[in-house]
Amino acid sequence: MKISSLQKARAAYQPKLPLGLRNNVEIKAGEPTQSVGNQEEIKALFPNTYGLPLVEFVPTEEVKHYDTLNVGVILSGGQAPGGHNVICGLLDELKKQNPNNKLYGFLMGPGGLVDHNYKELTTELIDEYRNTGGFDMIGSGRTKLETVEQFDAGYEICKKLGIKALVIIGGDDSNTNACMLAEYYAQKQAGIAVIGCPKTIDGDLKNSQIETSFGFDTACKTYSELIGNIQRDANSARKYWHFIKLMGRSASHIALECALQTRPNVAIVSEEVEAKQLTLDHIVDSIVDVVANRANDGNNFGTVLIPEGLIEFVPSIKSLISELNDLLSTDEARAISTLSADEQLDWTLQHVSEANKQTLESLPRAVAKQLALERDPHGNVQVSLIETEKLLSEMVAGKLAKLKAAGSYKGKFSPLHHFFGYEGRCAAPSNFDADYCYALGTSAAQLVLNGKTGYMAIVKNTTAPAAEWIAGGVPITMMMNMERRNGKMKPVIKKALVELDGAPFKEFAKNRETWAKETCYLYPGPIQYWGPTEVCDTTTKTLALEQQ
Ligand code: FBP
Repeated sequence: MKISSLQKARAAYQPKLPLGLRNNVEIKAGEPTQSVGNQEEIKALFPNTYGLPLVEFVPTEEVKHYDTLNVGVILSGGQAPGGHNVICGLLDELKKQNPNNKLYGFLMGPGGLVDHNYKELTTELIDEYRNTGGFDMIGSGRTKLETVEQFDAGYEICKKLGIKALVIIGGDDSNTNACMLAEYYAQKQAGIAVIGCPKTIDGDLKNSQIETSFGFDTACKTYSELIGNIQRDANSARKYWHFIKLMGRSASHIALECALQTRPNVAIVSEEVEAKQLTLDHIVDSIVDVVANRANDGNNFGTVLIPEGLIEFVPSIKSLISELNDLLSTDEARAISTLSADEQLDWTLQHVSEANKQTLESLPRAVAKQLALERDPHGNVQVSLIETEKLLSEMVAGKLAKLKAAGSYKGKFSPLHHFFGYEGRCAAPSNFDADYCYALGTSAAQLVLNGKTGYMAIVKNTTAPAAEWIAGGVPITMMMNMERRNGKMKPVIKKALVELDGAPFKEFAKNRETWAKETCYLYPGPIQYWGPTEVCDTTTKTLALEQQ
């Protein structure tokens, strides 16, 4: 493989490991756990993996000997910086504990397990991918592992390859499925453990045990660099309003973090929109106010950050999506999924309730079509395909034109549109993500070596220097509750949305009026890999504020 000189130098970077994972390790087990909600239902659904204790790895003098072990690894869902380092940490630790251990990578996501597509991952192979972004070492996919046929197909290939444990690196949906697989294999006494690992740039897989999901740090820093560059351009040319949509399917963690890093003139937080029951009109009015006020000061330029999932949080649209989710899971709807998008929308309009029909009809047809189309395999609206940035700027332009006609606005409004999502998902991991992921992979290996199943690898105390991080495992059932998905109540890991009484949002709310009026942009610049630790090893502002 041809690599750039930066990649070459970066490949030599040795991720920092917590002291607890550097040498011989033993397990300290805590008290039995409970799920975050619906305890009785979750317990009944997961009789073999419910209630397990939290575990922590602590150093020991005792030298451990482990039998030879074959392990499988799967990358699941959207790419997130650092995934390769999880695999490197996993294989390095497996080989360190017994050089005969083997690691198999299933190709293109969970589908590789079901379809028996795999390759052995050797140290020589993974060396090319150390500290790189992307998931291209083995590829990723969104196949949802949920049927007994899929679980049995996985069992067959594990038996053939002598695999005794699977590590599934994924977000909340993938880890929910990892837990179902762990339970199924435990109940079947298949002798295959399943361990999860918290991945997603969205930052919404976090709770009392998971401080952050990997990839959030690098993705936010990458988007913030780009936003900073745009703000500097805006402040130089002074003629454009930039409407920037940011990835992060549901929760607004990415938009909020980027706002804290760059101080834009406007940043919308979907969770606030929902809590205050705001309509699209309210949101547009608040942007119009900022644009008009800045125009009064002679500033016909600015930046607006828009979270990708905004549309789903506007209460009337949320109610519409909830009805559509149920409607789209019916056989009748499945039967028309081969029709054109226009025909599917017309069919949908005939089948929704009157109130939701009005909402659907009030939206631009392109947006309405996206909402009425099929969901991704996990039942989510594909919000990354909805051009909210254009929708909002067109509505703002319409209102400003009316104000101009009435003589109360004299500025100029030239909007430009951006969507930052895929640009950040495969960026080379920051030092934080490189270290965090390597430690997560090492923890996953230790969970596997110690015979654990139904756990997710975790690393805590992440705002301290890496040497002081605390590694261990959390039972996946502990993070579950029952939620409605595709028309049915299902056990799922609870998604973490932005908390309006949390420190990151409060910090933003305290400053946003000043940021709206004045031009006090921050320009964070590119991620740095070498240099002073306060430049290279900082965490996100979200993590720092949450853990302070
Ligand atoms: P995961 O939840 O699988 O980590 O994916 C997150 C994400 O990047 C979202 O931010 C985005 O909405 C979605 O994936 C895009 O999906 P796709 O990669 O299928 O276009």
